[in-house]
Amino acid sequence: MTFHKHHGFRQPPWGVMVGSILALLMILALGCQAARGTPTPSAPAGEPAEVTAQPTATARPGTSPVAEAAPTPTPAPPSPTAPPPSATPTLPGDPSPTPAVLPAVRSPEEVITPGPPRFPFTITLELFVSMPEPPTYVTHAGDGSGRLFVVTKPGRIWVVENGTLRLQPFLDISNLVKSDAYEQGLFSVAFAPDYAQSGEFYVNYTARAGDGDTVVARYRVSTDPNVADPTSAETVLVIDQPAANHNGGQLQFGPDGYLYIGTGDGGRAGDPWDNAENLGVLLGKMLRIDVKGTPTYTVPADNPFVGQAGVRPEIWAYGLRNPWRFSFDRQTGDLYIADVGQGKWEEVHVQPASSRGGEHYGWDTMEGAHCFEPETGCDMSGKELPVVEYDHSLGCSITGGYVYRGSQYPQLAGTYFFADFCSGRIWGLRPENGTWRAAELLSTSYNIASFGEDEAGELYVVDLNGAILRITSAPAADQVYLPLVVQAQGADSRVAVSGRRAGGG
Ligand SMILES: [Ca+2]
Ligand SMILES: [Ca+2]
Repeated sequence: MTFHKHHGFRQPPWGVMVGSILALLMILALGCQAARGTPTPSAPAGEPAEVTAQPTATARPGTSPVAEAAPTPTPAPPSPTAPPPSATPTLPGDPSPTPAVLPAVRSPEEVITPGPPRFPFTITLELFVSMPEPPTYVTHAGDGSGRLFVVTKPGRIWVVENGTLRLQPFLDISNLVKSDAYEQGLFSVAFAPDYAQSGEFYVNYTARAGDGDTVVARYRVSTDPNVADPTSAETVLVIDQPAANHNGGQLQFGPDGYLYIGTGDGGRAGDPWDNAENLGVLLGKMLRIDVKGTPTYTVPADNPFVGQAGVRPEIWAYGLRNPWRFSFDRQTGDLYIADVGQGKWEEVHVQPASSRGGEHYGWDTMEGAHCFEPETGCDMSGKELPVVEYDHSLGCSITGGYVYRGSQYPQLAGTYFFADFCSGRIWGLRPENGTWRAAELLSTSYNIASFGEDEAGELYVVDLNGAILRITSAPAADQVYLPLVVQAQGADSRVAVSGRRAGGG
């Protein structure tokens, strides 16, 4: 309990806690500053925009105790490795009466008719637990214990039981985890579907060994259910990382029992190695492997590229830039992938549960629903379009969440939550009459690194500055969220909808 003595964060004096938070914020702010001046700018899941407008940055209601001190995004200088300017750049202070383009919403095959999304609820965030170090992820073990497990960037997993943070980490592998860069660290944990029996769980981190290479490793719990056995480590998969950014990092077990791994394109900007479209490498992909009953893994026989020469059979889908967060709808099995954009478009792809894999999600021929390489006239054939996208006037790095399937707030059922790390905005995405509707639900000052589910399906928001917040909701039968902008995207005609709450600020 020396850790307790030194840190005393269970019920810290406010002075200590505020001091810690300020220190953390200074570190984070310095990290941001440093990142802006480098050719490989970094945020936990993306980079600052090459041209970024943050028109609402000073107008946020901000309920966080750290809201006022949160890093204020400023226009970033053009990155030496950023793509060439678009023909239709997003300009700060653009006098156009049409507000920011966004969430673009479409049905699977055709342009939809826009209308005001009617989401029958409002949401709020309430502080659930404060963390002593930057949290990156929260989830549950599926073992009936009701505990939450919080992953932190330096390389620890913490147990929250009955709303209280336990003082001893569940797992501490900070000696193995390289978290020097903004996008490095311990990113997620996934408990095996049979965790209650096997005690097995999996972690994804960038390692000191290999100078930041991705490691997926298996661990087991000890005889103490709140402490893992650090000596149980088995390395499942190592992926060479050519740069410090775009490391992916999410692990999820699918409804099929296989382990899905999101990998980034390897980093820098514009996928200079063209990894995402190269089926011979594991970068820029969604991987699907079978980790049951083997020290490492096997490839499921029905993976889409099994048996093809020169192709890695672990690949389930490709054309991803940095799918920092993805999740399965626990009711339908649909897969929601939030892919962090380059300089202009943040996007969500939805893969139906019936998919057999093999999808090309666009990058880096496309960024969102738009040509990227080449900038115009790219070949969009055979590539999946996002169901929703937003431009960098509304943020700079998407953070995917979950479809709400809890029981406490029935009005949220079926709503997929996602957010932007830089702007703190939270959006909802819902199927409606055979198409999709998206709208902004809440504007916050948090640096939202992740969402998470507890065992009952209630949802949480992870603020990298140290807060785990619980999503709460009130029914509001006629709550209308205004889609303010409808505009065609050139030849690639698509409806773009910008969500600002009706009657809100
Ligand atoms: Ca490229
Ligand atoms: Ca895409």
